[in-house]
Amino acid sequence: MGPLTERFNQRLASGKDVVQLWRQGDALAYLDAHGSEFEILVTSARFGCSAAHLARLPRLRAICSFGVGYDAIAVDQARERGIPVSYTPDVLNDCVADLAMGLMIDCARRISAADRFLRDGRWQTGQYPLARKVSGKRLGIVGLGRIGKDLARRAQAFDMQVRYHNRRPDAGAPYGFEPDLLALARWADFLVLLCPGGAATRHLVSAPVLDALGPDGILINVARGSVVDEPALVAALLEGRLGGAGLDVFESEPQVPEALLGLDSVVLTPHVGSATEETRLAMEELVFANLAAFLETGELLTPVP
Ligand code: 8YV
Repeated sequence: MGPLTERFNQRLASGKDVVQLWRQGDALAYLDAHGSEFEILVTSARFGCSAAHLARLPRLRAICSFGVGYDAIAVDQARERGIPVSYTPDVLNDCVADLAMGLMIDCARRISAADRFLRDGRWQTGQYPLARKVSGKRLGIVGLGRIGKDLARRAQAFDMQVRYHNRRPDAGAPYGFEPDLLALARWADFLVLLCPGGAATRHLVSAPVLDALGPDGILINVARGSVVDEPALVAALLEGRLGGAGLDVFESEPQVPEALLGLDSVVLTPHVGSATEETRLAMEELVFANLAAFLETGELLTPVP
């Protein structure tokens, strides 16, 4: 569906009867003419598979995706047609949790801003302003799934108090459940988003939640840009109603709101939560393991729930 790493592209292309859709010009026009030739679609969390693509693949038997989020894949339509979809859960948990922790520390301690201060030669003439502590603070997690639990464990080593908001309480989780997101935001020093994207969570975090988090609060988003009302976030940061934000995801990637680029209260990364050599290789292996299993047995190894 789209280019992944060079290694992945080559490994996939070395199989027989593989077509790289992104090299065929307009994908929908190409599928109008050739869609009935394809039985398996390999895609990613980023490239997804829309209902329009799916409608042009009448003989499709499986979709194998690289990534844990599947909000860009028309999973409901696939299910209606009995087409199983695989994804790559678990193998990226630690790296996404690491990045969330890193963004928390960077935002509070202002590491990136301090680095700019030093490189700009400002240390010679001034003192860098005091930052904020991370250890011992309150962490609110929105979406205590597998990645959320890895983050909570890391936060415990920082002596942080952890509470979470989910649609339902997780009976096995040793952290306080908060059914009201506003109350969690009011309580938290850091609010970290780790919920899935898609219609159910669209703009879950809008102006009231940002105001509840407040001028000393820090928002971290390593989930999906769609979870946050981005113009409301930009306004809250510009007006100092929100203390800071660490953002790895945006509403219209790769577009990033211009107004954020000049703010030292934000740390911005280009959707790199899973982007380490080790994790991307593990994700790649899991895509190929799903493909191999499907070709051999007709079953996927890690189908989406
Ligand atoms: C993407 C991600 O897979 O897994 C996810 O849901 O957002 C990322 O890890 C990666 O950007 C490739 O699309």
